[in-house]
Amino acid sequence: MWNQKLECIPRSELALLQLERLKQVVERVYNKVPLYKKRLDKLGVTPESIKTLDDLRCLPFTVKADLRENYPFGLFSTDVKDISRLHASSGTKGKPTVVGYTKNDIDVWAEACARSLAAAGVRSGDVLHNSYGYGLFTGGLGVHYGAERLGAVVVPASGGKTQQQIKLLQDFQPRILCCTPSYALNLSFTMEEMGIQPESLNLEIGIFGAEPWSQRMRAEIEKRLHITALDIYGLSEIMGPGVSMECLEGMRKDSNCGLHIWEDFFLPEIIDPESLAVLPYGTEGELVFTNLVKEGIPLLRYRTGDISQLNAEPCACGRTMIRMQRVRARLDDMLIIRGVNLYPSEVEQLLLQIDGLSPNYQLIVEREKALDTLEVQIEVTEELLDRWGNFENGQLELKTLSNHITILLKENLGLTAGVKLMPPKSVPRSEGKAIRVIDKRRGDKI
Ligand code: DLL
Repeated sequence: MWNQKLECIPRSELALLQLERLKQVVERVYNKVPLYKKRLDKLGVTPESIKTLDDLRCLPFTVKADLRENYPFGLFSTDVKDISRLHASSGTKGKPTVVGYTKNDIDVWAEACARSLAAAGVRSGDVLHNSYGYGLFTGGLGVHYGAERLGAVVVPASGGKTQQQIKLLQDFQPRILCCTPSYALNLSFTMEEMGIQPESLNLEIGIFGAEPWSQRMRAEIEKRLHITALDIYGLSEIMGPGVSMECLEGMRKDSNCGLHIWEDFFLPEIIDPESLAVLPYGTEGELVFTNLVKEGIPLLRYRTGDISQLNAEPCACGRTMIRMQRVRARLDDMLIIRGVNLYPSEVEQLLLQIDGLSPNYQLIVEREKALDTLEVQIEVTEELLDRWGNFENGQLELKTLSNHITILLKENLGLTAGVKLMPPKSVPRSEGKAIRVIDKRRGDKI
């Protein structure tokens, strides 16, 4: 463990620390951020009102739109001159959201990431290949600082130039690979195309996150790259990668063990996204975080839009920090097609059960004469193609396979979808976060 004292802190001590920090953060935003002053005044809450951790529930929520409407620095609680780094997430709608970090914030972030990497089994001296994008995205630099803090040998590969990255994997023989799960797949397919066997590399552990991925996808990546794949979670509004992390010990016992949240920094809640009521542990809902130690842009009760649940049971690894279930989906990823609610990850979980299909897929949503349609476009595997010599020769089998998929989707998700089986390499490959849905109803283009 990177910081055993804190990671295994007795929960009663942790609660005292959290309360102390919560009081400080409320005082900070009350005095420095006009939006929070206004909202807290409206609710009749002052910093002195915070007497117990349950008083968290009196605090106002924050949403992504608050950051956009106060673009760029309106929610900062530090003078811009005291900020040492800015990151931003582009998002799909309008203005980006901007976050600022003081030197202390970067220090805390490095600590959270070092803890996360250590939980995944990274050790000082390990060569760590980091393909998260470096730049305004928090993935690259966040993991980089955590890895350096831990004493790893970092290869700052960033995203893109996949063949060149594979050369680096061959030459530097890293034990650890960090990237999005969809990019890990892209790497594995490109390796296959280059005739490179996973055994010729030294990779043992993959630390994957920044987008939802199913357990089937995990199994697929592990099989293709011969590694153990672990889930890292985070979001720029709260910090970046390293808000929570699966631990190797827990994962080996149960692949659904969940991710430890570094609760001395980030205070989690699960709420019902409709009523906004706080839900008990073990109930699925929207994940909400309050920053406990941030100086640049501490947020109160930030609604992540991510669907998860909390689990306070002790973990096999001995850490006392609570676990969140791997994120099942994002609330705003939910597609409503002819009245049926559907998450891309549910489709993924079904598709990856079927032999002959590769994990490269996209969902295309359209509106035809006021009727919504879904088409699942998915590549068949090279092995299947080899059986026929070329794609055209396999038309009969392709028809049977696509009928089978249509029935599976109908039976499990209650939705009639079109299925288009594609030759290998025809679905665009991910260089970072995969684009799984093209929703032409909102103007997306292929
Ligand atoms: O994606 C930070 C990050 C970088 C996390 C590298 C992990 C690894 P944003 O770009 O602000 O930050 O996007 C945050 O991505 O609210 C989730 O919807 C999604 N997300 C992040 N990690 C996971 C994960 C980074 N492990 C948004 N599983 C979050 C599922 C994830 N979704």
